[in-house]
Amino acid sequence: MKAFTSLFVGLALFTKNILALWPIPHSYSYGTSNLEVASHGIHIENCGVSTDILSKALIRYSDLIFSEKFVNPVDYNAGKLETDGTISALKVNVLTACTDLDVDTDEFYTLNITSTGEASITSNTSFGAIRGLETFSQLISYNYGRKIIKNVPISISDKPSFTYRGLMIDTARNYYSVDSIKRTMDGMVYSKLNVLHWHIVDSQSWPIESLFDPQLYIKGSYAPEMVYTRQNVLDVISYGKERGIRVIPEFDMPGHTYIIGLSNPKIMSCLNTQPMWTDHAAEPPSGQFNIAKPEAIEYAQNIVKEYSALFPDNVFHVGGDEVNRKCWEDDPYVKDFISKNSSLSVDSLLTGFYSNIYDTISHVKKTPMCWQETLLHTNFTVPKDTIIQVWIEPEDVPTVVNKGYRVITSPYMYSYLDCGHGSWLSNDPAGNSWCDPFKTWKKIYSYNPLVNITDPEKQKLVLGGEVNLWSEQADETNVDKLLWPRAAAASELYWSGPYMSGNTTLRNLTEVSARINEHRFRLLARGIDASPTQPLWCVRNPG
Ligand code: CP6
Repeated sequence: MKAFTSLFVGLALFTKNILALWPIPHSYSYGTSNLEVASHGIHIENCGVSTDILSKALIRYSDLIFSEKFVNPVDYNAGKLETDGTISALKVNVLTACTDLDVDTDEFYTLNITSTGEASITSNTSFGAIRGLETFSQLISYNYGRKIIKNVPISISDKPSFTYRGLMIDTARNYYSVDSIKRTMDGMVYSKLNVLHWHIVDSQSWPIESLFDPQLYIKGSYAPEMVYTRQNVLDVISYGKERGIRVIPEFDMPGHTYIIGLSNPKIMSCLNTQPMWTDHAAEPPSGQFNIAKPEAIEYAQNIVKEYSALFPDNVFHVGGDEVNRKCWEDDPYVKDFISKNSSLSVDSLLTGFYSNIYDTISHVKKTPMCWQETLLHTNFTVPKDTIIQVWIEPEDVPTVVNKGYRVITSPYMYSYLDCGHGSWLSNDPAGNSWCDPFKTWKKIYSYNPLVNITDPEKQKLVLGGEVNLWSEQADETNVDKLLWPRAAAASELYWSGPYMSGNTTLRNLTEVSARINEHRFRLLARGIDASPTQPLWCVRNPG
């Protein structure tokens, strides 16, 4: 099968006729005949277990297949292709009614199209069928006023290399409309990404409704229209669920919390230190929970309780990044508190804060997730089920798995989509920022999340990875162009894996360039303003 596949890949490259799929399936073979899609579109028939999620997906994809007129740029100058038959139906056979969405969700599917136009998808879950339907939709191209499927017979057997394939948005630095979040989830499902990590709040704003303290968002949002109501949140979550996308919320603490001080100054430390915010925070305005105050801990626990009930996902991200100890060392209340208790220190208070927060997360039966610093830079004993997100160095990934923890990889040099736009904080016209340069799709694609991890048991602890769009200089006006198609580079990395199937050879970047370019045009055709990756000239003059 391996030799068979690579023979076809070789031939395809030679004839510029490779399957235009993104991400590339785990294994596939294809032939040389073409089918014409019936003018009424494809009748998708449910031949297996039915779920609400599947029914909605079948309607979505038959509509998409009917309305889409995607012209693969390779075909701009193609002549009229001969067809050898027609295709008018697709049978979908889902074997179980399971619709749980978590790190164990089965996304495996097979897709077969015969040279006589019989087509079927088989999967274990509705989410596997959604991945298969997406692949099926990508096989359809437009030629001389009709839709065709090239290269039949096609046989695909596909599953993800990593179960967690995430994209992080930051709605605190700048606001994003619910529509733009849904459009982002459209791009995710077109690319087989399956986790929206929602960094909802930060020091700059609190754009989400709260029941336990309404002043939090009344004072903390940028404007009354810039608040996600509980209804908005549920809408985003169900939009994701229907597409096999989990929504993992992040409530970052104890740092990155200045905004809570607008409504609750008494439980905060080092609020907006002037003129030197640099002493107390990674970016202005400074402000962290006052970890010496029981009321601050109780408030933080209330945040966990309220939002862990609102978000159904079993993972709850509690941040923990860029905690600034000097903020507390300089806080008169914290200083006084420590001076009266010789056994205490900033570090022991921080450990106490985390113990209470992680106890609450366990009490509400959630799996905690945090940025790497909580594990690597505090004395707190992080519970073993915690998922650690590495954002600093690629070498931190083996460090975390060697401690026995599960990890999500997002080292900034391969994952931060906001880099390369200069620093908003700098008065230097060059405005260089430490996360420069801009991360090209090839840079993102070239990351190996398993670098320096050889033990297969340790490799299993790498659940997957994520690209991140920090939004100091992004909002819904530039989000599509910043995300796409670079987030799709990560989607192939984490779906198809860093290597060609069955060996450790990296993919041929010429072939990949052509496909990501096609995927970019597909995203454009589907209403996502994805950036160009190359001149059209290259498509007209391949090789
Ligand atoms: N905000 C929060 C940020 C960043 C992080 N956390 C960040 C740090 C460094 C770079 C980009 C973003 N803006 N809450 C780090 C996880 Cl280069």
